[in-house]
Amino acid sequence: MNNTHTIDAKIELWSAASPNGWKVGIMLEELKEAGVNLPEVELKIVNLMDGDQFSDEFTAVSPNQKIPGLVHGDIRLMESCAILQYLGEKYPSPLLPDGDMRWQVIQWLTWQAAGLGPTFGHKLSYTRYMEDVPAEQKSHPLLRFNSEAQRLLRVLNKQLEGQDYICGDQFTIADIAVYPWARAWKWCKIDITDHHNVVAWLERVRARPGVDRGLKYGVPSEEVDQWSEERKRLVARGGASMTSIASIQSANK
Ligand SMILES: N[C@@H](CCC(=O)N[C@@H](CS)C(=O)NCC(=O)O)C(=O)O
Repeated sequence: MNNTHTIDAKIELWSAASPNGWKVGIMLEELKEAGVNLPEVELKIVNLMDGDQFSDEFTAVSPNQKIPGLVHGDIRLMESCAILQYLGEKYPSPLLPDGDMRWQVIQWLTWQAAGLGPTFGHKLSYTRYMEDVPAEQKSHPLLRFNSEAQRLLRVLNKQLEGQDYICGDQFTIADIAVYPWARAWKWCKIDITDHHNVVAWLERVRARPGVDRGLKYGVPSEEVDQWSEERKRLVARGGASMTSIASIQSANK
């Protein structure tokens, strides 16, 4: 990867109002909270319902055609957790600590990218979106993803025992990666209420000013914690079209 960009190049964040996008919004705001002097940030909203993710312009940023994407000088990055790590390394702060602690953070960051994020995402798709899939075909994936989500929540709950954040007393990019999916538990219909450490951690993270500002990327302030009925309908319609049988068939041509 070419690393010759000037340090003060503008940051372009290509994103949408969704958990993987909010990770980067929260990161940028938490960096400011940590005292980092960021360059100008331009938020470029990718309208997933209109198919903007498949445009040539966005594909040049994110070959996987999913948000978020980041452009910083010569750097073009996809994958939310790679973007968190990039920003953490580029702008040093306690969000990505040095030494042995860094490996703790990378380990939980990867756990989110490989486990909790996909599991919550698949559970959400089968629960809310796949309108044209018969109920009997959804029943096994729903069982599977719900039980895996509960297993992952038990792991997270144990990790949070006796500490404020995932890697100890310090809020890090591991928390930033996990939080937007974990907070979507009602939308995913994944019950977290038995996982008391997770419930307390969600409240602790939500109370942070940087997190509060980051959640407003692409969402009106009054809808950060409670979407309007109109937004719920729009998101459900967009999700249904992205996960429809027709869309799966056309993607495989
Ligand atoms: N592993 C990726 C997942 C990205 C992802 O699934 N993004 C969703 C929104 S949360 C998306 O762009 N969906 C559009 C589509 O599937 O067409 C990451 O962490 O960045």
